[in-house]
Amino acid sequence: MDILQDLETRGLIQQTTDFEGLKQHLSANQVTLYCGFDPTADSLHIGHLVPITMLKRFQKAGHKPIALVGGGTGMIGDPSGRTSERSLNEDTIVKEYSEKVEKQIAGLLEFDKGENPVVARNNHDWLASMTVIDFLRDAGKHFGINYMLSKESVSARIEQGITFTEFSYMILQSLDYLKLYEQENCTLQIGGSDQWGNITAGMELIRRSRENEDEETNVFGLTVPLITKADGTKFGKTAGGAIWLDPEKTSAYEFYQFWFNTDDRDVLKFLRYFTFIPEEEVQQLEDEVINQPENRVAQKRLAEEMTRDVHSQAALDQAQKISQALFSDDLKQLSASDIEQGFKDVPTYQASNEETGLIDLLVNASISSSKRQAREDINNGAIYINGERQQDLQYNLMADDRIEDTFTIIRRGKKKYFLIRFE
Ligand code: 383
Repeated sequence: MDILQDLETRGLIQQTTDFEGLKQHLSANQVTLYCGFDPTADSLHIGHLVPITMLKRFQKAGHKPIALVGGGTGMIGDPSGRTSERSLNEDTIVKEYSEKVEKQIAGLLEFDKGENPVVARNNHDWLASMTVIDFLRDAGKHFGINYMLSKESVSARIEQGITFTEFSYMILQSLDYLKLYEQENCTLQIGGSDQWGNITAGMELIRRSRENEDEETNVFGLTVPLITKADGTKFGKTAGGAIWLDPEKTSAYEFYQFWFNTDDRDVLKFLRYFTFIPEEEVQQLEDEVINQPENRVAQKRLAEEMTRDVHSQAALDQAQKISQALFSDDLKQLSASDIEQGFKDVPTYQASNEETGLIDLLVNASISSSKRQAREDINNGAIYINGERQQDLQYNLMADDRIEDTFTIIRRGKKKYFLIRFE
Protein backbone atom coordinates (compact mmCIF):
# COMPACT_ATOMS: atom_id res chain seq x y z
CA MET A 1 0.00 0.00 0.00
CA ASP A 2 1.34 3.38 -1.03
CA ILE A 3 1.51 5.51 2.09
CA LEU A 4 1.31 8.84 0.26
CA GLN A 5 -1.72 7.62 -1.63
CA ASP A 6 -3.40 6.69 1.65
CA LEU A 7 -2.52 10.06 3.19
CA GLU A 8 -3.89 11.89 0.16
CA THR A 9 -7.16 9.96 0.25
CA ARG A 10 -7.51 10.89 3.89
CA GLY A 11 -6.87 14.55 3.11
CA LEU A 12 -3.79 14.50 5.32
CA ILE A 13 -1.34 16.25 3.03
CA GLN A 14 -1.20 20.02 3.11
CA GLN A 15 2.19 20.50 1.48
CA THR A 16 5.19 18.43 0.48
CA THR A 17 8.54 19.77 -0.68
CA ASP A 18 8.80 17.40 -3.67
CA PHE A 19 5.81 15.09 -3.96
CA GLU A 20 7.11 12.84 -6.76
CA GLY A 21 10.59 12.65 -5.24
CA LEU A 22 9.14 11.78 -1.86
CA LYS A 23 6.89 9.16 -3.35
CA GLN A 24 9.86 7.47 -4.94
CA HIS A 25 12.00 7.85 -1.86
CA LEU A 26 9.31 6.17 0.28
CA SER A 27 8.75 3.31 -2.11
CA ALA A 28 12.47 2.58 -2.56
CA ASN A 29 13.61 2.93 1.07
CA GLN A 30 12.77 2.34 4.66
CA VAL A 31 12.69 6.02 5.56
CA THR A 32 13.54 7.49 8.95
CA LEU A 33 11.28 10.46 9.65
CA TYR A 34 10.57 12.71 12.60
CA CYS A 35 8.10 15.08 14.19
CA GLY A 36 8.82 17.37 17.13
CA PHE A 37 6.73 18.27 20.16
CA ASP A 38 7.71 21.12 22.46
CA PRO A 39 6.97 20.71 26.18
CA THR A 40 4.96 23.91 26.58
CA ALA A 41 2.43 22.32 28.97
CA ASP A 42 2.24 19.31 31.26
CA SER A 43 0.18 17.44 28.67
CA LEU A 44 -0.35 17.25 24.93
CA HIS A 45 -3.81 18.07 23.58
CA ILE A 46 -5.90 16.80 20.69
CA GLY A 47 -4.21 19.24 18.31
CA HIS A 48 -1.17 16.97 18.61
CA LEU A 49 -3.04 13.81 17.67
CA VAL A 50 -2.89 14.12 13.89
CA PRO A 51 0.94 14.30 13.78
CA ILE A 52 1.17 11.52 16.37
CA THR A 53 -1.05 9.21 14.34
CA MET A 54 0.93 10.27 11.26
CA LEU A 55 4.04 8.78 12.86
CA LYS A 56 2.05 5.60 13.42
CA ARG A 57 0.84 5.57 9.82
CA PHE A 58 4.42 5.73 8.57
CA GLN A 59 5.41 3.02 11.03
CA LYS A 60 2.61 0.76 9.81
CA ALA A 61 3.87 1.34 6.28
CA GLY A 62 7.28 0.02 7.35
CA HIS A 63 9.17 3.26 7.94
CA LYS A 64 11.07 4.37 11.05
CA PRO A 65 9.54 7.25 13.00
CA ILE A 66 11.27 9.36 15.63
CA ALA A 67 9.21 11.31 18.15
CA LEU A 68 11.32 14.24 19.22
CA VAL A 69 10.62 16.00 22.49
CA GLY A 70 11.84 19.58 22.48
CA GLY A 71 13.54 19.74 25.85
CA GLY A 72 15.93 22.30 24.30
CA THR A 73 13.60 24.18 21.94
CA GLY A 74 10.99 24.28 24.72
CA MET A 75 13.41 26.59 26.56
CA ILE A 76 13.18 29.10 23.69
CA GLY A 77 9.64 29.12 22.26
CA ASP A 78 8.48 28.70 18.68
CA PRO A 79 6.93 31.90 17.24
CA SER A 80 5.17 29.87 14.47
CA GLY A 81 1.45 30.46 14.39
CA ARG A 82 1.54 32.81 17.37
CA THR A 83 0.68 36.46 17.42
CA SER A 84 2.68 37.38 20.52
CA GLU A 85 5.85 36.49 22.36
CA ARG A 86 5.68 33.57 24.77
CA SER A 87 6.76 33.91 28.38
CA LEU A 88 9.70 31.68 29.23
CA ASN A 89 9.23 28.74 31.56
CA GLU A 90 11.80 27.90 34.25
CA ASP A 91 14.15 25.10 33.23
CA THR A 92 12.83 22.86 36.01
CA ILE A 93 9.34 23.29 34.59
CA VAL A 94 10.46 22.55 31.03
CA LYS A 95 12.19 19.42 32.31
CA GLU A 96 9.10 18.29 34.18
CA TYR A 97 6.90 18.91 31.12
CA SER A 98 9.39 17.10 28.86
CA GLU A 99 9.19 13.99 30.97
CA LYS A 100 5.41 14.07 31.03
CA VAL A 101 5.11 14.68 27.29
CA GLU A 102 7.60 11.93 26.51
CA LYS A 103 5.67 9.47 28.70
CA GLN A 104 2.46 10.44 26.99
CA ILE A 105 3.84 9.90 23.51
CA ALA A 106 5.36 6.61 24.67
CA GLY A 107 1.93 5.47 25.80
CA LEU A 108 0.44 6.35 22.44
CA LEU A 109 3.18 5.05 20.22
CA GLU A 110 4.66 2.17 22.25
CA PHE A 111 8.32 3.15 21.92
CA ASP A 112 10.91 0.56 21.01
CA LYS A 113 8.39 -2.19 20.23
CA GLY A 114 8.36 -4.38 17.14
CA GLU A 115 10.49 -4.46 14.02
CA ASN A 116 10.54 -0.80 13.09
CA PRO A 117 9.77 0.74 16.46
CA VAL A 118 9.03 4.39 17.08
CA VAL A 119 11.99 5.82 18.99
CA ALA A 120 12.19 8.89 21.20
CA ARG A 121 14.79 11.63 21.11
CA ASN A 122 15.18 14.81 23.12
CA ASN A 123 16.91 17.79 21.54
CA HIS A 124 18.09 18.97 24.95
CA ASP A 125 20.74 16.26 24.52
CA TRP A 126 22.52 18.22 21.77
CA LEU A 127 21.19 21.77 21.94
CA ALA A 128 21.93 22.41 25.61
CA SER A 129 25.62 21.64 25.28
CA MET A 130 26.21 23.70 22.14
CA THR A 131 28.32 26.79 22.73
CA VAL A 132 27.22 30.19 21.56
CA ILE A 133 30.38 30.46 19.44
CA ASP A 134 29.57 27.20 17.64
CA PHE A 135 25.96 28.25 17.24
CA LEU A 136 26.87 31.51 15.55
CA ARG A 137 29.76 30.13 13.48
CA ASP A 138 28.38 26.78 12.36
CA ALA A 139 24.66 27.39 12.17
CA GLY A 140 24.19 31.15 11.99
CA LYS A 141 26.44 31.53 8.96
CA HIS A 142 24.00 29.49 6.89
CA PHE A 143 21.05 31.74 7.62
CA GLY A 144 20.70 35.00 5.74
CA ILE A 145 18.71 37.60 7.62
CA ASN A 146 16.49 38.22 4.61
CA TYR A 147 15.68 34.53 4.43
CA MET A 148 14.77 34.50 8.10
CA LEU A 149 12.71 37.68 7.84
CA SER A 150 10.74 36.26 4.94
CA LYS A 151 9.51 33.31 7.03
CA GLU A 152 5.85 33.67 7.92
CA SER A 153 6.57 32.99 11.61
CA VAL A 154 8.81 36.09 11.68
CA SER A 155 7.21 38.41 9.13
CA ALA A 156 3.82 38.02 10.84
CA ARG A 157 5.38 39.31 14.02
CA ILE A 158 7.39 42.30 12.83
CA GLU A 159 4.72 44.78 13.79
CA GLN A 160 3.74 43.24 17.08
CA GLY A 161 7.40 42.61 17.90
CA ILE A 162 9.62 39.57 18.25
CA THR A 163 12.73 39.07 20.36
CA PHE A 164 16.01 37.69 19.09
CA THR A 165 15.22 34.60 21.18
CA GLU A 166 12.13 33.60 19.23
CA PHE A 167 13.60 34.91 16.00
CA SER A 168 16.41 32.36 16.41
CA TYR A 169 14.08 29.43 17.06
CA MET A 170 14.06 28.24 13.44
CA ILE A 171 17.82 27.74 13.58
CA LEU A 172 17.46 25.39 16.53
CA GLN A 173 14.79 23.29 14.84
CA SER A 174 16.98 23.26 11.73
CA LEU A 175 19.90 21.99 13.79
CA ASP A 176 17.71 19.10 14.95
CA TYR A 177 16.92 18.05 11.42
CA LEU A 178 20.62 18.28 10.53
CA LYS A 179 21.57 16.27 13.60
CA LEU A 180 19.01 13.53 12.92
CA TYR A 181 20.00 13.50 9.25
CA GLU A 182 23.67 13.04 10.05
CA GLN A 183 23.28 10.60 12.90
CA GLU A 184 20.25 8.55 11.94
CA ASN A 185 19.85 9.19 8.23
CA CYS A 186 16.54 10.91 8.90
CA THR A 187 15.31 12.27 5.57
CA LEU A 188 11.76 13.42 6.25
CA GLN A 189 10.35 15.87 8.76
CA ILE A 190 6.62 16.12 9.24
CA GLY A 191 4.46 18.58 11.18
CA GLY A 192 1.40 20.75 11.06
CA SER A 193 1.19 23.44 8.40
CA ASP A 194 2.39 25.95 11.02
CA GLN A 195 5.73 24.11 10.84
CA TRP A 196 6.35 24.53 7.11
CA GLY A 197 8.83 27.39 7.56
CA ASN A 198 10.85 25.56 10.21
CA ILE A 199 10.88 22.32 8.23
CA THR A 200 12.09 23.96 5.02
CA ALA A 201 14.69 25.95 6.98
CA GLY A 202 16.06 22.64 8.25
CA MET A 203 16.28 21.24 4.73
CA GLU A 204 18.13 24.36 3.68
CA LEU A 205 20.61 23.99 6.54
CA ILE A 206 21.23 20.34 5.65
CA ARG A 207 21.89 21.25 2.02
CA ARG A 208 24.25 24.07 2.87
CA SER A 209 26.24 22.29 5.51
CA ARG A 210 26.71 19.24 3.27
CA GLU A 211 27.68 21.25 0.20
CA ASN A 212 31.39 20.66 0.70
CA GLU A 213 30.91 16.92 1.21
CA ASP A 214 29.84 16.78 -2.42
CA GLU A 215 26.86 14.56 -1.75
CA GLU A 216 23.27 14.60 -2.96
CA THR A 217 21.08 15.55 -0.05
CA ASN A 218 17.77 13.86 -0.49
CA VAL A 219 15.67 15.35 2.29
CA PHE A 220 11.97 16.11 2.39
CA GLY A 221 9.26 17.89 4.31
CA LEU A 222 5.57 17.17 4.64
CA THR A 223 2.85 19.03 6.50
CA VAL A 224 -0.67 18.07 7.52
CA PRO A 225 -3.50 20.59 7.27
CA LEU A 226 -4.66 22.69 10.15
CA ILE A 227 -7.94 21.26 11.43
CA THR A 228 -10.92 23.46 10.72
CA LYS A 229 -14.56 23.08 11.66
CA ALA A 230 -17.62 23.72 9.52
CA ASP A 231 -19.07 26.19 12.02
CA GLY A 232 -15.91 28.28 11.94
CA THR A 233 -15.06 27.89 15.64
CA LYS A 234 -11.60 26.76 16.69
CA PHE A 235 -11.03 23.01 16.71
CA GLY A 236 -10.21 21.37 20.03
CA LYS A 237 -11.44 24.15 22.27
CA THR A 238 -14.59 23.92 24.33
CA ALA A 239 -16.05 26.29 26.89
CA GLY A 240 -13.94 24.44 29.45
CA GLY A 241 -10.72 25.03 27.49
CA ALA A 242 -8.46 22.65 25.57
CA ILE A 243 -9.13 18.93 25.27
CA TRP A 244 -6.06 17.41 26.88
CA LEU A 245 -4.77 13.88 26.44
CA ASP A 246 -4.05 13.53 30.16
CA PRO A 247 -7.17 11.95 31.76
CA GLU A 248 -6.48 13.93 34.93
CA LYS A 249 -7.02 17.13 32.94
CA THR A 250 -9.74 15.96 30.55
CA SER A 251 -11.50 12.84 31.76
CA ALA A 252 -12.04 9.96 29.35
CA TYR A 253 -15.77 10.68 29.62
CA GLU A 254 -15.30 14.32 28.54
CA PHE A 255 -12.96 13.14 25.82
CA TYR A 256 -15.57 10.67 24.58
CA GLN A 257 -18.28 13.32 24.69
CA PHE A 258 -16.11 15.78 22.76
CA TRP A 259 -15.82 13.40 19.80
CA PHE A 260 -19.40 12.23 20.12
CA ASN A 261 -20.59 15.83 19.74
CA THR A 262 -18.81 16.30 16.40
CA ASP A 263 -20.89 18.13 13.80
CA ASP A 264 -22.30 15.99 10.94
CA ARG A 265 -20.39 18.20 8.53
CA ASP A 266 -17.05 17.43 10.22
CA VAL A 267 -17.35 13.82 11.29
CA LEU A 268 -16.18 12.13 8.07
CA LYS A 269 -13.15 14.40 7.87
CA PHE A 270 -12.27 13.63 11.46
CA LEU A 271 -12.69 9.88 10.91
CA ARG A 272 -10.18 10.15 8.07
CA TYR A 273 -7.76 12.41 9.95
CA PHE A 274 -7.72 10.79 13.35
CA THR A 275 -8.54 7.09 12.96
CA PHE A 276 -7.18 4.16 11.01
CA ILE A 277 -10.60 3.14 9.70
CA PRO A 278 -10.15 2.25 6.01
CA GLU A 279 -11.73 4.44 3.34
CA GLU A 280 -14.43 1.89 2.37
CA GLU A 281 -15.68 1.84 5.94
CA VAL A 282 -15.59 5.63 6.19
CA GLN A 283 -17.82 5.68 3.12
CA GLN A 284 -20.28 3.31 4.77
CA LEU A 285 -20.35 5.65 7.73
CA GLU A 286 -20.97 8.50 5.31
CA ASP A 287 -24.16 6.71 4.21
CA GLU A 288 -25.25 6.69 7.84
CA VAL A 289 -24.64 10.43 8.18
CA ILE A 290 -26.64 11.08 5.02
CA ASN A 291 -29.52 8.67 5.66
CA GLN A 292 -29.84 8.45 9.44
CA PRO A 293 -28.00 11.41 10.93
CA GLU A 294 -30.10 11.20 14.10
CA ASN A 295 -28.50 7.87 15.00
CA ARG A 296 -25.04 9.47 15.13
CA VAL A 297 -23.41 6.18 14.14
CA ALA A 298 -20.36 7.93 12.68
CA GLN A 299 -19.89 10.13 15.76
CA LYS A 300 -20.22 7.10 18.03
CA ARG A 301 -17.62 5.22 16.04
CA LEU A 302 -15.25 8.21 16.10
CA ALA A 303 -15.65 8.62 19.87
CA GLU A 304 -15.07 4.90 20.40
CA GLU A 305 -11.95 4.70 18.28
CA MET A 306 -10.44 7.83 19.80
CA THR A 307 -11.20 6.96 23.43
CA ARG A 308 -9.89 3.42 23.01
CA ASP A 309 -6.72 4.51 21.21
CA VAL A 310 -5.82 7.41 23.49
CA HIS A 311 -7.07 5.96 26.77
CA SER A 312 -8.09 2.28 26.88
CA GLN A 313 -10.92 -0.15 26.35
CA ALA A 314 -11.72 0.09 30.08
CA ALA A 315 -11.86 3.89 29.89
CA LEU A 316 -14.13 3.65 26.86
CA ASP A 317 -16.45 1.22 28.67
CA GLN A 318 -16.66 3.59 31.61
CA ALA A 319 -17.28 6.64 29.40
CA GLN A 320 -20.11 4.81 27.64
CA LYS A 321 -21.60 3.65 30.90
CA ILE A 322 -21.61 7.23 32.24
CA SER A 323 -23.09 8.57 29.00
CA GLN A 324 -25.82 5.94 29.06
CA ALA A 325 -26.66 6.56 32.73
CA LEU A 326 -26.89 10.32 32.19
CA PHE A 327 -28.96 9.88 29.06
CA SER A 328 -31.50 7.59 30.73
CA ASP A 329 -31.29 9.31 34.13
CA ASP A 330 -30.44 5.96 35.68
CA LEU A 331 -27.91 7.44 38.08
CA LYS A 332 -27.97 4.74 40.74
CA GLN A 333 -25.75 2.47 38.66
CA LEU A 334 -22.90 5.00 38.77
CA SER A 335 -19.87 4.51 40.99
CA ALA A 336 -18.12 7.35 42.81
CA SER A 337 -15.39 7.38 40.17
CA ASP A 338 -18.01 7.52 37.39
CA ILE A 339 -19.58 10.50 39.13
CA GLU A 340 -16.28 12.30 39.51
CA GLN A 341 -15.76 12.03 35.75
CA GLY A 342 -19.28 12.64 34.57
CA PHE A 343 -20.01 15.55 36.89
CA LYS A 344 -16.66 17.30 36.81
CA ASP A 345 -18.13 20.59 35.63
CA VAL A 346 -21.25 20.44 37.76
CA PRO A 347 -21.57 22.80 40.77
CA THR A 348 -20.51 20.85 43.82
CA TYR A 349 -21.45 21.46 47.42
CA GLN A 350 -19.43 20.04 50.28
CA ALA A 351 -21.93 18.97 52.94
CA SER A 352 -21.38 17.85 56.50
CA ASN A 353 -22.72 14.45 57.51
CA GLU A 354 -25.45 16.07 59.59
CA GLU A 355 -26.82 18.15 56.72
CA THR A 356 -29.58 15.83 55.62
CA GLY A 357 -32.78 17.92 55.60
CA LEU A 358 -33.68 18.36 51.94
CA ILE A 359 -34.93 21.94 52.22
CA ASP A 360 -31.84 23.13 54.07
CA LEU A 361 -29.59 21.30 51.67
CA LEU A 362 -31.26 22.89 48.65
CA VAL A 363 -30.69 26.33 50.13
CA ASN A 364 -27.15 25.72 51.42
CA ALA A 365 -26.03 24.26 48.12
CA SER A 366 -27.57 27.25 46.28
CA ILE A 367 -29.84 24.93 44.33
CA SER A 368 -32.88 26.91 45.42
CA SER A 369 -32.58 30.61 46.21
CA SER A 370 -34.55 30.52 49.51
CA LYS A 371 -36.44 28.16 51.78
CA ARG A 372 -39.63 29.33 50.21
CA GLN A 373 -38.28 28.61 46.75
CA ALA A 374 -37.03 25.21 47.94
CA ARG A 375 -40.52 24.27 49.17
CA GLU A 376 -42.01 25.41 45.91
CA ASP A 377 -39.46 23.42 43.90
CA ILE A 378 -40.18 20.27 45.89
CA ASN A 379 -43.93 20.77 45.65
CA ASN A 380 -43.73 21.34 41.92
CA GLY A 381 -41.88 18.08 41.44
CA ALA A 382 -38.78 19.84 40.14
CA ILE A 383 -36.35 18.15 42.55
CA TYR A 384 -34.77 14.78 41.76
CA ILE A 385 -32.44 12.85 44.03
CA ASN A 386 -30.19 10.50 42.08
CA GLY A 387 -32.68 10.59 39.23
CA GLU A 388 -35.81 10.03 41.35
CA ARG A 389 -38.35 12.74 41.96
CA GLN A 390 -38.77 13.70 45.63
CA GLN A 391 -41.94 15.58 46.67
CA ASP A 392 -41.84 15.13 50.43
CA LEU A 393 -41.20 18.49 52.10
CA GLN A 394 -39.97 16.77 55.25
CA TYR A 395 -37.56 14.53 53.41
CA ASN A 396 -34.23 13.71 55.07
CA LEU A 397 -31.46 12.24 52.98
CA MET A 398 -30.66 8.69 54.03
CA ALA A 399 -27.53 6.58 53.80
CA ASP A 400 -29.11 4.98 50.76
CA ASP A 401 -29.14 8.32 48.93
CA ARG A 402 -25.36 8.50 49.07
CA ILE A 403 -23.60 6.78 46.26
CA GLU A 404 -20.60 4.95 47.73
CA ASP A 405 -21.16 6.88 50.93
CA THR A 406 -20.02 10.07 49.25
CA PHE A 407 -22.16 11.54 46.49
CA THR A 408 -25.76 12.60 46.02
CA ILE A 409 -26.81 13.97 42.66
CA ILE A 410 -29.58 16.52 42.80
CA ARG A 411 -31.35 17.73 39.70
CA ARG A 412 -33.54 20.78 39.58
CA GLY A 413 -35.88 20.96 36.60
CA LYS A 414 -35.02 19.33 33.32
CA LYS A 415 -31.26 19.41 33.34
CA LYS A 416 -29.69 21.50 36.08
CA TYR A 417 -27.43 19.11 37.96
CA PHE A 418 -25.79 19.64 41.32
CA LEU A 419 -23.44 17.40 43.19
CA ILE A 420 -23.46 17.04 46.95
CA ARG A 421 -20.26 15.60 48.34
CA PHE A 422 -20.46 14.38 51.92
CA GLU A 423 -17.32 14.43 54.02
C1 383 B 1 10.80 21.21 17.97
C2 383 B 1 12.01 20.76 17.48
C3 383 B 1 12.06 20.14 16.24
C4 383 B 1 10.93 19.96 15.49
C5 383 B 1 9.71 20.42 15.99
C6 383 B 1 9.65 21.04 17.23
C7 383 B 1 8.33 21.54 17.77
C8 383 B 1 7.70 22.59 16.86
C9 383 B 1 6.33 22.99 17.46
N1 383 B 1 5.34 22.12 17.29
C10 383 B 1 4.04 22.26 17.92
C11 383 B 1 4.14 21.94 19.40
O1 383 B 1 5.21 21.52 19.87
O2 383 B 1 6.19 24.01 18.06
N2 383 B 1 8.51 23.78 16.74
O3 383 B 1 3.11 22.10 20.08
C12 383 B 1 3.03 21.31 17.24
N3 383 B 1 3.58 19.96 17.00
C13 383 B 1 2.68 19.11 16.17
C14 383 B 1 2.51 19.69 14.82
C15 383 B 1 1.70 20.91 15.14
C16 383 B 1 2.56 21.91 15.93
O4 383 B 1 4.01 19.35 18.12
O5 383 B 1 1.19 21.51 13.96
C17 383 B 1 0.63 20.28 16.00
O6 383 B 1 1.33 19.17 16.67
O7 383 B 1 3.67 19.96 14.10
O8 383 B 1 1.83 23.09 16.23
O9 383 B 1 13.25 19.72 15.76
